[in-house]
Amino acid sequence: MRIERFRAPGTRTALAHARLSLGEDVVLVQTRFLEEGGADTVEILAATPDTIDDLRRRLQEGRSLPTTPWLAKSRRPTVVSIVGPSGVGKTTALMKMALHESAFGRKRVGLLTLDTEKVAAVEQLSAYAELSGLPFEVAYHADELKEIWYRLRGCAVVLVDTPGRLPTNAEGETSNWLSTLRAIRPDEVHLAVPVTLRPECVRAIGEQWGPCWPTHAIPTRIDEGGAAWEDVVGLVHELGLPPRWVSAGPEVPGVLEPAAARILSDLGLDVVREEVTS
Ligand SMILES: Nc1nc2c(ncn2[C@@H]2O[C@H](COP(=O)(O)OP(=O)(O)OP(=O)(O)O)[C@@H](O)[C@H]2O)c(=O)[nH]1
Ligand SMILES: [Mg+2]
Repeated sequence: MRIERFRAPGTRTALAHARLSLGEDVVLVQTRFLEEGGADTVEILAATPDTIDDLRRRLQEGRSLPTTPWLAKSRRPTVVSIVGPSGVGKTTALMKMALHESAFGRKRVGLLTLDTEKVAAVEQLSAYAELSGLPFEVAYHADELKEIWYRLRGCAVVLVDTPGRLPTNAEGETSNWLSTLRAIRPDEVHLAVPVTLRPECVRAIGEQWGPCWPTHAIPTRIDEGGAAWEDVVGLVHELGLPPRWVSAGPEVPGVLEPAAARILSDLGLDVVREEVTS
């Protein structure tokens, strides 16, 4: 699997470099015109055809909610958590998931936050919950979970918000919120990352949040800084995680796009049939 960026003074030269490195049948994913040191530069994002096939497979894997054996046994709600650095749009994306019918159909959604340290974090989600009429719980510690699950027993889906704090400290010790998240055993963990970040930063975030065992990427801020759908492709590649949704914009409910269909059609590939989880 190979996807690389090439820069040159002109498209022809950039493409020649891409062909040399990735083969004659290289696929062009993105072309950008930049100004570097006062000179016009063309940047292309190119991939081998097998990379595109692999990407399509990963995107499609992100379409359906998994049912784990213990989930079927315990009959507890499906639990989806969002993790990621501070201010990337976790709470915003979480509320979009809660309110968009295309996310969980008409299933009863409950909210649970582990973000208890930042001033007003609990109030932020609690205000959204009250406005939307959704059950809302706060977990300060894993010990409280039994009672919380009891209170959320009417929900088919529980969305778990987390703080924008590193999951482990410099010594590699697990933070309190990560211990609670692990005790929750979420069915899915979506790692929120802005599409506007440089690939190196995206990779570093993927490594730092690895201890949360993310299952999906949720690209955010696609409405900012001239970001494009091709940037979602780059982000998915750097993280190696399938995205089910892309969060576009600060408004709640705002825009929550199904990622796979949009990315595939932008790449000129078959559009995955739109489906509503119900
Ligand atoms: N332009 C834009 N702004 C966004 C987007 N998502 C969130 N925001 C804004 O960014 C700010 C932070 O969003 P939050 O959803 O609170 O981010 P968070 O990751 O939960 O932040 P912490 O809980 O502090 O770690 C808010 O002002 C949001 O309105 C987005 O996709 N685009
Ligand atoms: Mg938040």
